[in-house]
Order: sequence, then structure tokens, then C-alpha cells
Amino acid sequence: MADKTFFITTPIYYVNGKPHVGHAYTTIAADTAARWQRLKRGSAFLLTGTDEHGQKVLQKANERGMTPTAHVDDMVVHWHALRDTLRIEYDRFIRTTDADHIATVQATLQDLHDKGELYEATYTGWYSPAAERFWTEKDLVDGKCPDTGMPVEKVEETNWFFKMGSYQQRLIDHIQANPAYIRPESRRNEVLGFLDKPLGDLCISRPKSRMGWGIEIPFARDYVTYVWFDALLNYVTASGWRPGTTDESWKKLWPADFHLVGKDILTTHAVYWSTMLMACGLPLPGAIYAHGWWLSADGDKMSKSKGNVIDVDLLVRSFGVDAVRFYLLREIAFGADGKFSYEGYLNRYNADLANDLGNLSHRALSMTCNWLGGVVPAVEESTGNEEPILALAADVVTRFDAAMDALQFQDATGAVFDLVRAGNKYIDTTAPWALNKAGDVAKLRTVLRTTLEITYLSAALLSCVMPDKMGELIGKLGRTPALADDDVRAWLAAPPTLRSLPESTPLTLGDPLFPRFREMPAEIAALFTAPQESPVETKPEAPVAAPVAAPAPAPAPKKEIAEAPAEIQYEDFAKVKLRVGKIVSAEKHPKANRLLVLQVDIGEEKPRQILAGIAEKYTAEQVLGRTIIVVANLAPRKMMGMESQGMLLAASLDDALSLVTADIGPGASVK
Ligand code: ME8
Repeated sequence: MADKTFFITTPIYYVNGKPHVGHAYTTIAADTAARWQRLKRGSAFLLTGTDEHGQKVLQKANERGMTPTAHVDDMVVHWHALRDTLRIEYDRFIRTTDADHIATVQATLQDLHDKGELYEATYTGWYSPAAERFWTEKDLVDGKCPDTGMPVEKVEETNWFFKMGSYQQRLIDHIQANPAYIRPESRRNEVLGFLDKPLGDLCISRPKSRMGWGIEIPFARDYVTYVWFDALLNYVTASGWRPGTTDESWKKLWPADFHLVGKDILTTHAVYWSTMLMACGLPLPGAIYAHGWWLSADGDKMSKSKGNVIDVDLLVRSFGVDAVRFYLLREIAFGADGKFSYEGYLNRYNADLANDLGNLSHRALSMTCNWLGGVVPAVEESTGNEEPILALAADVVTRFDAAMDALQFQDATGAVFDLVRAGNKYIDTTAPWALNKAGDVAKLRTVLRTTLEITYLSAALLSCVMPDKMGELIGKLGRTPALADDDVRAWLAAPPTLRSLPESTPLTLGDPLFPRFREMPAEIAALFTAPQESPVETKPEAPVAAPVAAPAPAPAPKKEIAEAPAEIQYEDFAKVKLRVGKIVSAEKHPKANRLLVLQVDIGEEKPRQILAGIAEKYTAEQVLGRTIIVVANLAPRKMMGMESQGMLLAASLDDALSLVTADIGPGASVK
């Protein structure tokens, strides 16, 4: 069909719990891709929803003392809410309890039955209620379910089977002929490996006597269909397809361009779903993209029972929705696993959003407002630095587009941040403050116009990732998101010229877009009020060259400090390796008011991270660039969740504190 709409799907999620960061991840990725394609093509269709049948959902309803219907109606509210909380512009939210879906599933079952694709057989096997599937004797691990480790029951049952095995070779051929069908490459190999072994048939029924919460099989009324057979069909229900339909409008959507799934459900999509489609006589989707897993900070799978699930509402409340969307897509390659830590989150927020992008936009706007009347200036005299940044802008548009088409969100955002950083460097190189002071208005106009244009181009591209904040920034630059979309389309057709903002348009300075977080937001910090590691040293009494380590967090009991002996031997002192170090970066510790997190160059390959309890006396800005003395062979230790790889020396007297400094290059040894 000529005017086929770009169609992208998320998994439909079980309504046995509330959404967490993992569910948010797939949904945000799909939404970002859909927004970009909508911008490029004029339309796109994003499908998401909930998987409401089956054992797991029934079990949860039972635990809550509710009927399954009351339970799913109650839980779906949390999933609908993602539209607002995460700014998900979905075109349909499908529920497997929707009437059109039930009709499609029943019609498909009947059709496959009529075509001889289904058969009845008696089966004896080990059934795992937790995994909702049968295992053979040899699959079991210590007599338990290999997937869940839970007990299994020996069950003899007559059931209905789908002749999945008969499609094995066709599926292998399809995957081999279409290298992009299963992505990323490593997952494709995994599926081909799975298909090396004989593929069995799929049991697609459950006797109502055992599990009645599902869609009734029309030709076997004592059975409901298996939850996966039901769930996978949601993708075609939403297109409007049904067996035998004469209305061809479903072809506008189907086949889907992308199914986005987590790696946990790749087999069900790559094998069950692909063969089901073959049996239905439907074309296969363009690609099944299995992304990686968000793990807890210590590398564990997130699970409610472990209490390590990251609450996405809390993140949004604390940092805003745009920052959450950005972090999830920027931090890890789509396909790889990633560990979620609040420290990592805060650092990324501060470095990319508050610093790089926040600075660029705030500098561009504030200098124009201060020195050029707050309107978009004309380009006048070149400073000789404009050409490279123009070339980079064109390159960034191309890279962004290619990466977004391939769902490489990390590369796409990375391309824009190359430009953002180049924009900041351009400001530093051209020094508009000096041009202003010298009255060189012709060059000043060029520099600020170029900077505003770079900010605008970055905002316009990033608006599919951060729709609210980038919309706000586009507004500050005197444009609207709709005009920005037009501009992006123009840059895709011909390289940008950095002349998109109409001259003399008034600008709005306003507040910084991404305020810097000096500490972890209170609601998150409160999660960590459990007892902290107690500090080993505190500020000693000695008036000279006293090592300064982290002070205790308020509630922790203070440790008694052993009196330093009156005399030590030279060998004792010789054990301490002292080095001169230069502080190359300084930040407040996200969770401890009194700590600064320093990166100190002591002449090694890379700077050492040193946590110093000096934040009450020194700001990060005051210590940046100072040349200090470091105890370089102190065993690393963790303080409030971050590692300190050494200690700096400071002198203290009463309330006064002074860093011990040196007038020699980093790496010099102190004897
Ligand atoms: O499997 N990291 O639903 P589900 C990344 N109903 N993604 C994660 C994640 C994590 N830690 N945790 C969950 C089902 N996800 C079926 C799907 S589709 C026809 C039926 C995401 O509620 C990821 O997309 O268990 C994963 O595949 C999905 O949630 C599983 O959601």
C-alpha cells in the first residue's frame, strides 16, 4: 500500500503490577522513534497497551481478593497514566480484554483450526504455574522449573496445539534472508542458535477447569487460549485485520515497521509470533528489536521482592520528565544492558543537561539580551570560526537522522551533544564578552546569532526526546515547535545554513532550563537514610598538614580518634606516598553536604577521584585548578556510595581550614 503509515509497537504489559523504569524504557524509546518518524513522514502509529489474561494476572487478582475484571480495570489506570507522566503520544492503547481484540483472537483460532493448523493431543508433562508453561523431565533443574526455580506439577491434559514446528525452515530462511529482521545482531544469532534444535509445536490452550481467565476457544468451549497466543495477536488487532476481512485498510498499518521488546521476550516474538503470522498468511514485521535490561546499581535484575525497582514516578517528580526520557536513551546503547544508579543519573543530568546544554542556551540568550537588545541579530562580520561549526551542524543532522531511523538513540543524542559542546567551545574561542568590551558589534552579532542558531538546531532535533523542555527552549528562541518541525524537515532536505531564526525576533531569557542539582533531590536522598558506612578518620587535632577525610553523616556515632604517638620512626613516615595533584574537576557530593567530589591529576594516566570533607569551607569553584598535596597510597574506600582513591592534606586550626598547596606540577613527590 503506497501510503503505509510507520507502525511501531511496545510489548503489552502485564497488569500484575505498576509500571517501573524498565517498562518506561521501552515505551519512551518507541515514543521517541514515533515522534521522529511522525515529524519526517507526517504520520506514525504508536501502539502500546496491557496484557490482561492468564495465570499471573489471575493470581494477582486472587491475592487482592478481587475478580479478574475488577483487578485489571483497577490496574490499567496506572498504565494509561504513562501518557501524561512520560508524554507518550500513543495512537492506540490496546487491552486484551477489548471486544475487537477478543473477536480477532477467536476468528484467528477458528481460521487456523479450519485450515488444519491446530490439532488436539493428550500430553503429559511437568507444568510450572509460575512460568505458565510445560517442561519435559529433562528440562527441570533439581526437579523445579528452570525459569523460575518454582515447583512444578505433573499434569496429563488434552490440549490444542499449533503446528509451529512445521514452520521451522521457513523461519530460518526468513531470518537469514533478512539480516535486519532480528536486531541487534547478537540477538539474531541467539535466535538462529535456538532454531538449530528441532522446533516443537506450541500448546495454545488451557482447560478452563485449571485456568479460566482468558479468551474462550470457539471450537472447544471448555478451553481458553494460552495467554501468549492471545497477547501477540494484539499487534494485528490494532491494524484492523481479521481473517477473511474484505476491508483492506489494515494494510495501511500492517506489517509493523518495528516491534520493540525487551530481550526477555525475544523468543516469543521471533519464533511464536513469526510462525503464527506465517500460518495466518500475513507478512512478517520489518524488525523485532530486543533491547537490553536495566539492572539495579549492583547489577541485579530489578524485582519487587528484592525491593530494588526504580520508581519512575519518583524520578519524574524529582528531575522532570524530559530528563528521565533523556537519561534512559542517552546512557546505554539500545540493545545493551545498563545499571541504574541515582549517582550516575545525577552526574549525567548535571554534565549534559545542566552544564553543556543548559550553559549553551543560557549563555546564548543572556548575552544577546544583555548586549544586543534581546532580539535575533543579523550575521555581519565573520570571526573565521563559523565555517567549521556550520559543517558540523550539517553532519549532526545527517548522523541524527540515520541513528534515529536505526533506533540508535545513544548515537543520535550523542551527535547533538557533539554540536552542543562545539557550541560552547565556539563561545570560548570567539569570546563575545571581549568583542562587546571592544565595541566590535559586527563580530559580536555574528557570534551570538551563530550560537543562537546552534542552540535552536539542537533543541529542534532533541525535541522528540525531550518534548517539553525543548519546546520551551524553542519558545525562548522566538519559534514554535511546529515551525521547528518545518525547519528540521528543511535541514533533512538540504543542509542547514544556520539562518533559521528570523532576524529581530524577540527572545526570552527566563530561568535556566535545567537547574543544576548540587545534591540528590530530597525524596530520593530519603531512600538512603539507612545507616551509612561509618567514617574511619575525622579531622585530627594536629594544627599542620592534617589529612582531611569525610566527616560522619549527622546521625552516625563519632569514632574515637586514637592519639597520634609523640614520636614515629622514619620508616613509618616513609610508608606514606605524598604527591602533588591538580584539581581538574570539583562537584558537591550528591548525597553529602560536607563532601566535595574531586578529580585530581597526580601525574597518572587518569585523574584520581578523591572525596574531601571541605565543602563547608570551600566551594567547588574555589578549589578548581588548585595544586594540592595528596596521600596517594591510601587504600580506596567508599563514602556515601562513592569511591575515594586517596586523601588531600589541609591544615586546620579551630574553625579555620586551609588546603596545603604546592607550587610545582602535578605528579611531583613530596618528601
Ligand atoms: O512480558 N529493563 O509483559 P511484562 C528493561 N505481557 N526493560 C524492561 C525491564 C527492565 N528491567 N523490565 C521490564 C510481558 N521491561 C508480556 C508481553 S507482548 C505481546 C506481551 C520491559 O509486563 C521490556 O520491554 O513482563 C520487557 O520485554 C517488558 O517490559 C516485559 O513486560
